[in-house]
Amino acid sequence: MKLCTIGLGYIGLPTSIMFAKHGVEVVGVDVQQSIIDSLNNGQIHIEEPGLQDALEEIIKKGNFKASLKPEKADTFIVAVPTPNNDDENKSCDLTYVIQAIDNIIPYLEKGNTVIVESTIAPRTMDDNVKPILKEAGFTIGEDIFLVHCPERVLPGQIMHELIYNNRIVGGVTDACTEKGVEVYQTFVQGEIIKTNARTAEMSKLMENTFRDVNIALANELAKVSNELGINALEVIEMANKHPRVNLHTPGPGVGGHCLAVDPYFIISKAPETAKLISLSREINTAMPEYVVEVTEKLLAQNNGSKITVFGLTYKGNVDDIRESPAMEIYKKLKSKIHYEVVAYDPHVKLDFVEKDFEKALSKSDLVLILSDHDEFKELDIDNNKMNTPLVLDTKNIVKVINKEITYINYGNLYK
Ligand code: SAJ
Repeated sequence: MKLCTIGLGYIGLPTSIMFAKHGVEVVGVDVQQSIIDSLNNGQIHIEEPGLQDALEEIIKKGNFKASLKPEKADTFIVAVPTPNNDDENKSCDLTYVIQAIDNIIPYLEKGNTVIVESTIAPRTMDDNVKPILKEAGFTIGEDIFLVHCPERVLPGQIMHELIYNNRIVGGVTDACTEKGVEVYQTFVQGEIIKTNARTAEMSKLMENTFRDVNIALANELAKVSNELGINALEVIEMANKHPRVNLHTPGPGVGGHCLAVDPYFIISKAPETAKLISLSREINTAMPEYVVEVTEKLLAQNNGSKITVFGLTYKGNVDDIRESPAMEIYKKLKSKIHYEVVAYDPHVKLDFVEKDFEKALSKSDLVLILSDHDEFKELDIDNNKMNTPLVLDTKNIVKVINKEITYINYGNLYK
């Protein structure tokens, strides 16, 4: 099989590499020359465990190349971003998906399979993608096999999850589904579940929406518990001992390019009906402001003014700052002229991020932990270096810390 992947980002690159690792000839296409050059020189451009080694392996084998242009292939996989539109309900922006489909049309031949892995609003395959290919003269399910197979891998564990997760293969017709299954059988060891395209679209969206709604519940619990003087983290631990309860973990908000984006694809298709989904989004997007309020209160109690932000990424052990609540909190605090705000994040290589741990802490009045990086599990902070030895851990990540430091999380806010 020859595969042409459109989009070499967080999903397209690991997917291309995984196919190549399993003997498929892969050409990966991206619009950025710097990404193409870097990959053809054997260097990945994103942080993901195991990915660099895998790229080196397939480059040695000679069955992967990156290119600005698509090529003829048996299978095409579209893995391009689907951001929110700038409209009232933040609907799904299909610009890149449609561009990708338009770009591959000149290379398509009878018998090819076209798979969209990008997360898309319900009915996109039927209402938006299929008409473009029909217009180009193809009969779907006979000439061209059209499939939605949503990516569902967790950043940080992509190389493992690509193989062992279940895959939902949703064809536009039954024949399309069968072709899609054949493609993923190349390396998937989880169950390959057959369905139609719209069920696949909605299932993917509901997975992330389920998580977003449940995190909203946990965030609300943290705020209510704080008002009532109850330890929210203990409540979660106790409640989760019930066999049918699984409360999620509160935090500084919900980020990334999935949970903070996808629920709107459902809301915008059914704004009057999707009330709980909408409210959960509101609760989660209000969390950064809540963290800023708590931070200001703590600083006022100690007459403090220097804040050291630990972690800017949307979650731990990744370098991704897209839709990151940590970035939002950092910017909000930075905009207040009476504070000095320093950011420290061993995963983020941006100029304004302080690289020296000691310098970041020096004379600080508060360490504000916003990402759950492993590096923050054991914090060796010399309390004498700080002006006020105070840590607010919004991710409950710290397990070991110097006794002289006052440590606060959602379990003991303001104690
Ligand atoms: N978060 C909480 N509390 C929790 C869990 C997460 O506040 O209990 C926050 C995280 O800190 C982060 C955000 O939610 O800011 C999202 O993180 P995540 O680890 O839940 O998920 P993502 O966005 O990295 O990946 C999700 C995954 N979806 C599900 O677990 C249902 C992944 O499997 C998907 O492939 C990915 O979205 C995607 O691409 O859609």
